[in-house]
Amino acid sequence: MTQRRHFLRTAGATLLGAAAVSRAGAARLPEAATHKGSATLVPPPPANGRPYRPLVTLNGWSLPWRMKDGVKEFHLVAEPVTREIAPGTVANLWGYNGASPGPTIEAVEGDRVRIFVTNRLPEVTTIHWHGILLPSGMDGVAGLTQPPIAVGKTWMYEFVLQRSGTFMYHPHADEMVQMAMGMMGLFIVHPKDPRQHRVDRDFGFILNAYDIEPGAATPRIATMLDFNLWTWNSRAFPGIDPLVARTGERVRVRVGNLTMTNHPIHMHGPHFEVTGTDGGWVPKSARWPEVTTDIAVGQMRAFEFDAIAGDWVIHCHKSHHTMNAMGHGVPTMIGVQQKDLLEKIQRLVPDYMVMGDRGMHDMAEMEMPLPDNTAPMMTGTGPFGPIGMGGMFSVVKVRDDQRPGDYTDPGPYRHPAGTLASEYTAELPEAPQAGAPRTSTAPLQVRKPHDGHH
Ligand SMILES: [Cu+2]
Repeated sequence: MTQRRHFLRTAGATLLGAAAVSRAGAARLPEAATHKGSATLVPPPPANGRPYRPLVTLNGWSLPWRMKDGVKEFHLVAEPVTREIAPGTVANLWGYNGASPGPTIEAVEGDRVRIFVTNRLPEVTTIHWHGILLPSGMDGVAGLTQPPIAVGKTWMYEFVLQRSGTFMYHPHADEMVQMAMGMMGLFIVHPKDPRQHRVDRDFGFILNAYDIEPGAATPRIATMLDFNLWTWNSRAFPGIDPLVARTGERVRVRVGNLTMTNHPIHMHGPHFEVTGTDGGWVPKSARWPEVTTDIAVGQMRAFEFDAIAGDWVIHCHKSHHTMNAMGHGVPTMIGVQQKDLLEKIQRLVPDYMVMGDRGMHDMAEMEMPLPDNTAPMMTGTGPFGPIGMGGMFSVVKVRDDQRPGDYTDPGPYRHPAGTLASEYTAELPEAPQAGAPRTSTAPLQVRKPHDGHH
């Protein structure tokens, strides 16, 4: 303990300034790995410690550790970063080790972890280990369990991981601002026995949201509810990587919500079961099949399914959360005849365009002029044309021939013959009139398509 206290003092002192860093002092801190890109980095199997199957953090990565006397030592650096949220939109955020969200921390039930946190933000911070059972003094709440970490200082957290599950980390100092700026990360604790809760693929992402005015790059930090960029790991569709699997594999998806509203996460195709919550694993007897699970603010959910071949979308079912930055003052124009109006307005404003009198799908096809640094509101292209989505949306791509452990995008799905919707060009059956007056309660008589008399 004496040694550890001494260590903490030394580690803190080395961060007073570059000039004050002694060689011996600097050597005590584990290296803070950095990753600035938004590619999904599939982690290698653990180099030491207990074995586990690493999490694949969508458009993210896992933080390497240093094993020291049986303790896993991690080093997080809180700092301003830039993040490409989607092609065409780069945001000025705050994050950890080069990106927002920060790297995923992965460890194993029973591990003792020591996490160094260096503050390179322009203001104080702390880290709270969301959901993890630990001594109260390691909980990271500024003012309550520790003074905030001053600018330039390094603090140390140390605890034993008592339970496996899906957890998160985020600041608990100036929390509203720092989370609106993107400070968060996943913390995965794998079971001690790798045969428990075993899956073939394990994906994870955090639901987060930003309010960045079209053309701007820095989030408005005082926004309470009206965010305009709905993201997974600070990425919006089409910037979110697909979740790739092989037919028949058991797949887990872990989701944490650090936005200011709930998100009903819906997946097409295979039914899933919620197998993990904030507190740990759901017993088998308490699971039921679902296709949507609502994730409340501050919650984590892990769900599992058996992969079925196809392209299955996965998205938040709040439809304005599958769009990128837009003006919400758009009037509803469906059914409005705008043609006459258009001619009159174009005499005054030659570039004027009308939109929306047949819905808004046209906008997904239009190349509209946008302010710089603004992703289109409805975008993305599939093998059959524009997808017209944004925000919290991706695709689960399951293929019969995807190699185990291969996460590369297999490209469009090749639908087996006879399993693809198609245009119908033959004679149509007469549609029954739902509103037609009926004189009896007898079943409706529907004319069959070929009960031919002509
Ligand atoms: Cu949502």
